[in-house]
Amino acid sequence: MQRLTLTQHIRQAQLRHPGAQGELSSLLTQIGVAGKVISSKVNSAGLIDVLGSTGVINVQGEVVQKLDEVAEETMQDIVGRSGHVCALLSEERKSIMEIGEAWRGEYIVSYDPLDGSSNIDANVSIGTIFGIYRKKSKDPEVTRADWMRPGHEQVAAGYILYGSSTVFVYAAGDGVHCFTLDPAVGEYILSQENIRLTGACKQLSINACNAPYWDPWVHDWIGEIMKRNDQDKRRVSGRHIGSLVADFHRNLVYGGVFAYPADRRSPRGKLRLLYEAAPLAMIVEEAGGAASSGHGRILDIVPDELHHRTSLVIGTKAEVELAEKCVRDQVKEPAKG
Ligand code: AHM
Ligand code: MG
Repeated sequence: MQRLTLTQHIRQAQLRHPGAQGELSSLLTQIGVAGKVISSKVNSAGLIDVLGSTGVINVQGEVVQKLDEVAEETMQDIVGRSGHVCALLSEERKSIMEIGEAWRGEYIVSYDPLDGSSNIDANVSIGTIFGIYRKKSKDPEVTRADWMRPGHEQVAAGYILYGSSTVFVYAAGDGVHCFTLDPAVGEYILSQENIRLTGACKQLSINACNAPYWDPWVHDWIGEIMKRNDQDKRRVSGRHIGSLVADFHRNLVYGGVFAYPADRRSPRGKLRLLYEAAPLAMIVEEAGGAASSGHGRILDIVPDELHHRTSLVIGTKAEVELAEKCVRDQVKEPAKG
C-alpha cells in the first residue's frame, strides 16, 4: 500500500486551490511538528518528571499541570515561530500573544495546548485542539476584530490526540482526514481519508453526575435517546472519558454524540468556544455531523471575550437536532416550580 504523509496530503490539497501560496499548508505542517514534540513528552511523562501539577492556578481558575506548561511552551516555540502567524490565542494565556515582526505571518491560531489535562496522571488520552483564522483587519496590530469572530470564519481546524497512538485530524474545506504518527520514522501517515459521521448514533458521552444541575431539556433528550434501547437490543451505549478531544474522536470514528450542557453550576457552559467548541464544530460539520449550543449552531456564535464559554452538543446530526428540539420544547413549557 502506498503511504501518504501529512505533508504530501496537505500539498495535494493545496494544488487543488490555484493561487494558494502554501502558507496555510506550511502552518498545518508546523502544528503537526508541535504535536510530535508534545506527543513524545506525553509518552515519557512518567520518566522525565512532567507528571503532576505546577501548583499554579491558570486564567480559567484551574490547576495547571506540568504537561500543560510543556505543551503551551511547545506551541509558542514552534507555531509562534513558524513565520505564518501574527497572534496566538491559548486556553493557558490571559490575553492574546502577538508575534513580533521577525516571525510575523497572516494567520491567527487559537488552541487548547492540552485538552483533558486533568486526566494526565492516569494515562488517559488527551490532545491539542486548534482553529485557524486569517487576519481580517487591515490594521497592522492584531485587533479584537481579528479574533472575536464566529467559527465559520475558520480556514482550518484540527486536533492531535495522544492516545494508544498519536493521530492528527484536520479539516480545511476538503473533508476530514486522519493521520497516524509512525513513531519509528516520526511521520504522520494517512490512516483515514474523508471521515464521515453519517451513520447511526451508537454512543452518548456526557458527565451524568452533573444531572442534579441540568435544565429539564437535558433529561428529556437523554430519555429520548435511551428509549431506543429495548429488551431485544442495546442500540446506544454510554461512553464518557472526560477528555473532550478523546470523547469527540471516538464518537467521530464510531458514531456518537457528546454533550456538556450549560447547567446551574456553569450557566454559560464549561467548554470554551474559541479553542474547544469552534474547531471541533468545523470538523464535525465537514464530516456530516452537527454542533449546537442547544439554541443554535456553534459556528455562528460570536465570542464576547477570549475565554467565552458555551453549552455544547456535538456529534451525529439527528441527535444534535433532537437536543435543539428538546430546548425549544422546554422554552414552550417552562419547568414547574
Ligand atoms: P481542560 O481543557 O482544562 O482539560 O478542560 C476541558 C475538559 C474537557 O476535556 C472535558 O470534557 C471536560 O473538561 C471535563 O469536565 P468535567 O470534569 O466537569 O466533566
Ligand atoms: Mg480543554
